[in-house]
Amino acid sequence: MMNHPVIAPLSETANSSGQVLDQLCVNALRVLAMDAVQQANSGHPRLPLGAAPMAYVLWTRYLRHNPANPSWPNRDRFVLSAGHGSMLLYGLLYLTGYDLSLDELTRFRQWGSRAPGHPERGLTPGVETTTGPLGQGFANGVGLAMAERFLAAHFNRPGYPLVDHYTYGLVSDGDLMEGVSAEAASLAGHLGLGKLIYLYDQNGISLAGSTALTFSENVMAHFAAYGWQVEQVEDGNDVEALDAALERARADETHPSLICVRTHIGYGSPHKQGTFEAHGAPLGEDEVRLTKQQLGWPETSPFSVPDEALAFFRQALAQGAAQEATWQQRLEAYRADYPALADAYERVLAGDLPGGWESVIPRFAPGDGPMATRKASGKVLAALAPHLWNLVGGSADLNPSTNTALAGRLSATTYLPPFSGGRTCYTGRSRGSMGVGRPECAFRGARARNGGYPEWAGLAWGLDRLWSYLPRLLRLHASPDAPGSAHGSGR
Ligand SMILES: Cc1ncc(C[n+]2csc(CCOP(=O)(O)OP(=O)(O)O)c2C)c(N)n1
Repeated sequence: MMNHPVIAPLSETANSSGQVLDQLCVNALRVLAMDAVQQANSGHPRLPLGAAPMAYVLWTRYLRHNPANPSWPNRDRFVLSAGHGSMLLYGLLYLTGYDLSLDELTRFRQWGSRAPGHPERGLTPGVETTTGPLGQGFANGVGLAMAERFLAAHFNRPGYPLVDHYTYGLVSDGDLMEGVSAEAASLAGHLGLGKLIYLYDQNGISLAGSTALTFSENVMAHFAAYGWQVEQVEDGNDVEALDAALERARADETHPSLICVRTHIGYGSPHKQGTFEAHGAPLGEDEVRLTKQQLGWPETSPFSVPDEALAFFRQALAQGAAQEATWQQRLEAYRADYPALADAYERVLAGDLPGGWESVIPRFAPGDGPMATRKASGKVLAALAPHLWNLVGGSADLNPSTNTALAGRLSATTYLPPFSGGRTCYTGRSRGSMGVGRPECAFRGARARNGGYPEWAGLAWGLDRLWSYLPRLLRLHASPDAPGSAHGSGR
């Protein structure tokens, strides 16, 4: 840490001490990203340079989290869908006080470091989901928001909003070009997932050139048509405009929100700002020095963070502890009024299944005669449904062909707003998003499953890589003899 008096503000308008502190904190994020990528001689420094202000506003003004306890169940989720900009996330985690030291940042992208090239869930405290394949973080966030609505419907009671967190994400041009994002966005709009809010780093540059070469769709109109609330922030450095847009997004409880933020990739870099060249490369020693000058950053050793900036970010520790304590008190009061529900809530978070649940699974013997696997799957699901209330899922417009709607007492309920605990989810033809969104449900307490045809597994193969990182997942998809997969043998 350095003892750092207030530096010259970058913006002419930064005339109050609050604005100067904002600039200092935003630039601390930028500088950490530049220094880490430079030290590693590998990585993507330029997304963090452009997107730092939106991340700063979200993380210091809105995100409800406790860096000392990354598993607090009701924390807001943050998904960096553009995982190649990982240093932005690691900077936020370090600065707000997660168990990720500055030393780890100096070893960014090195063997054994907890700051790998792309964020990995389970490796780095505070990383909610593994990202890197563009578009998949987008869809994962939809899964997280779906899980939140499901658990809220099941557990919340008047005066006890036990489950009421937001899911935020940062998405890029590349993310929105991916088909899986379109599927997931359509589903999120249809379901009215009002607690899902994405910031779109709209810098008009992707890996191989300007988006003018490839991507001219009217994203705002597109998302409005999906049923999203859309906002445009013209200047990605305008923290107050970002703040106002987030406020409006949060106020809309029935539509997911996309905040399109115009930014400059590589902001502050005299020779690289706004260019696509050297996409995944360090800026170079000279350019880092020039960029720091441009940002008004003093010549200091790499990884220097001003005391004021660190202290400001670290307020998250006290705030987060207080927020979690308030929630714990709520949980205790809830336990007094609803002991059985409180018990069920804790069991589901722990991943417990009711004792003997396997015993209800029907057995099929060769002597029973031939049976289509989809039929057998339907019987298994029907048997499990009354015992596993949190078995959520469905098919991509295939039930009744694949028997994936839950039969039995609870079958009539559909996962649709206003959410009341329905667990048969109709994903339409959103096969990719069904695959990506589903595992997120799984580690959030809901047990997820989907049904499809084996050929469709190809639509989800890329996702398997991602799933392999995710714990506590009942992998029922693309496995011909697993309940819930409903792969057709008798078509
Ligand atoms: C599915 C997928 N295809 C390709 C890539 C390789 N890749 C990494 S970043 C990137 C594009 C970067 O453009 P954008 O998402 O707009 O990010 P920015 O240029 O703003 O950093 C690509 C194609 C990837 N990560 N995922």
